[in-house]
Amino acid sequence: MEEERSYGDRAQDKSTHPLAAQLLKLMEEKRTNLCVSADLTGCEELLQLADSLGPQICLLKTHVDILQDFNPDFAKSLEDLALKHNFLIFEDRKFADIGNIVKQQYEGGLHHISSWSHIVNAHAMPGPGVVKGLSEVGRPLNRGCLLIANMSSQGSLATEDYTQAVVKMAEDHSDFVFGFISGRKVSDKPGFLHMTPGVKMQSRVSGDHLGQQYSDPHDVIFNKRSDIIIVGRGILEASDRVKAAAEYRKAGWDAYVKKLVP
Ligand code: S5P
Repeated sequence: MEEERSYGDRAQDKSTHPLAAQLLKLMEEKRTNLCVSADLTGCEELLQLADSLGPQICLLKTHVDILQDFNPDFAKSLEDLALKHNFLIFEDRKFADIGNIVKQQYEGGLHHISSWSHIVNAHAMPGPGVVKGLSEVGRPLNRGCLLIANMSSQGSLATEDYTQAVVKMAEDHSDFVFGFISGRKVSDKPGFLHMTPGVKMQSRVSGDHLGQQYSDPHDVIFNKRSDIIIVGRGILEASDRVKAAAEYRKAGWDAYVKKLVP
């Protein structure tokens, strides 16, 4: 197995996308590889969550289309909290249309995602046009994109060949794409970041009744060699969310430190 490089070291690599470098650097500084998946339906509750968990996370992931009261002030407040606590915002929009449409979905509509979200993601299924369309909007704003290499849900149609084609698409567009949503490390390029959803601490909880499948932080970071754990209900459904986030943060960070030992 090749030697694992630290987040800080990978941030320095010349081939690393500037946004990936910023993220790797803040992960090293804050000692966290935890992304909280803020899957809430009210703006106020989401902002409170961002403020209380901000010190512990490197990334806050949103699904703004499930918010009942989204408004432009909410986006501004979230940006302020990202600056205050030094985390990045990732709108989990999973774009999946032709370039001409994703461009408009990214820039316009009700949510103006490109104006406030540092990171978005996309399915590679439509072919390179989806990345080109998003990139026309995102690159001038210094944004970045992740491609979905495979999914955590049971029965996902992503085959190994599909995943390899996604890696190739990412390499071909590395001025905008800087990593993957993936259950495991799929590329050895140090500039590419891997983020893994479907993470829960209690190993007895293996999934939900709609096909979600879970692994624990150690398995994801140490065994599967991913970089960032994405945790939703494991934190959101805890009676004390701050305490739960601290536990996930420690588990994710300990697994990373263990991985660094040659
Ligand atoms: O394959 C995936 C990709 C994503 S981005 N599986 C996922 O579950 N996700 C997202 O991660 C999903 O949209 C949700 O926001 C989060 C998982 O939530 P949890 O409550 O199951 O931790």
